[in-house]
Amino acid sequence: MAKEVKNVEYGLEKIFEGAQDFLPLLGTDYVEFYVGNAKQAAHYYKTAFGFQSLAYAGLETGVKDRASYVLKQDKIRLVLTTALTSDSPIGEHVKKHGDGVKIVALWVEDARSAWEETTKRGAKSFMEPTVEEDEHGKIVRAGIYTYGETVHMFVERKEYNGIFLPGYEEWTSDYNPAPTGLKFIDHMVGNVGWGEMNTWVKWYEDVMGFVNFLSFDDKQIHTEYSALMSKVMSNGNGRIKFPINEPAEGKKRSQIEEYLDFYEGAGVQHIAVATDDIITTVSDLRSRGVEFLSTPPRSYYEAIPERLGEHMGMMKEDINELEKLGIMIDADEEGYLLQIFTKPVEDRPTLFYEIIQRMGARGFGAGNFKALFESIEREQEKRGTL
Ligand code: TYF
Ligand code: FE
Repeated sequence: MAKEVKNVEYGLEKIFEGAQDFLPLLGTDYVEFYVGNAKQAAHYYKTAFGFQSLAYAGLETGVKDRASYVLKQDKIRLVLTTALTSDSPIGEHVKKHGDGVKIVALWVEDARSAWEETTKRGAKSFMEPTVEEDEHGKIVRAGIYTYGETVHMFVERKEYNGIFLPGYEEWTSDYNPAPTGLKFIDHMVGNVGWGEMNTWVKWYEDVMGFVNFLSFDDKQIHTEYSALMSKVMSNGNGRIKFPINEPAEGKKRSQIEEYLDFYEGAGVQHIAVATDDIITTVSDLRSRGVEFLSTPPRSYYEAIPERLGEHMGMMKEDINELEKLGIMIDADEEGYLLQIFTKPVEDRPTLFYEIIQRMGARGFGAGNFKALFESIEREQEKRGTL
């Protein structure tokens, strides 16, 4: 496991020893979904999650084959894209996978170099370095495939001051529901096939220069019925964190296997978004109709003081309030964290969201895994997929 160091390079603080410097990443740029009906999906993200209208591309802006809606909340940008014709690769993607994440875009200083350094190390190209220009300046983008049909797009925007990307128009709307306190993407998790986790761990190490800084095996991540394994990959400055899951053998069907069956392959399983007031954010999301997994049992909340031990003293939240909202809590050496998971946001049991508030902790809530997976299994039971 990677040891931490302090080091300043590329103007970025390097916190993981062993991480390579050939791909400096400034942050997540945007996440693009391919969906069956982008207009309606955009309405859902505005109404339910409090995203704001930002930009639009489609027939009205001279784009003939697709419509894309760009939404923003604090540092998070989502793009919802749909096909306008039956022969579109976007439509093919939706036909196979249902609605899902196609592009995890990463903000870089130099997109051409990012593409060259990663393809040289074995990445399969999705899009060669491409310059896009309009009256607001110049963007360079280039893309590579990661697991499944998912893509990492490198976005260089140092010579651009437009609203999003060339080809997009500002989207102003009379319908602007209030934000819900979502701040930035904390991590994005990929599900990969049986026995493929280590292949992708190595891919992130070799191709992207990432390090594996946390691992959970099936002995740690299991319930009475099912199991999975997970390794967390991070870039050098720790801003980008990609856990990778694979199913493991259990008495019944692992939730990872359920995902792979319904997504018909590897893909993004959950997007964790940070808030600095999870009680307000979750109350708000619930009132807007966002559905969360069932609340852990009474015994889970009764065990919190014992589980948190010395961290109990620094905890500001009221346990009864957390229980009322179904929020879970876990601690590690550095602090504690609060988290909760939505049900899948599509009819296929595939992508879901995590809302997370970190109070010093840098882990992923391992102490909650059992309660969480039992909640997921209650949903699988209802679907007949356990
Ligand atoms: O990202 C994580 O590791 C936590 C826990 O199927 C988790 O959010 C892990 C696996 C999973 C769901 C949540
Ligand atoms: Fe997570």
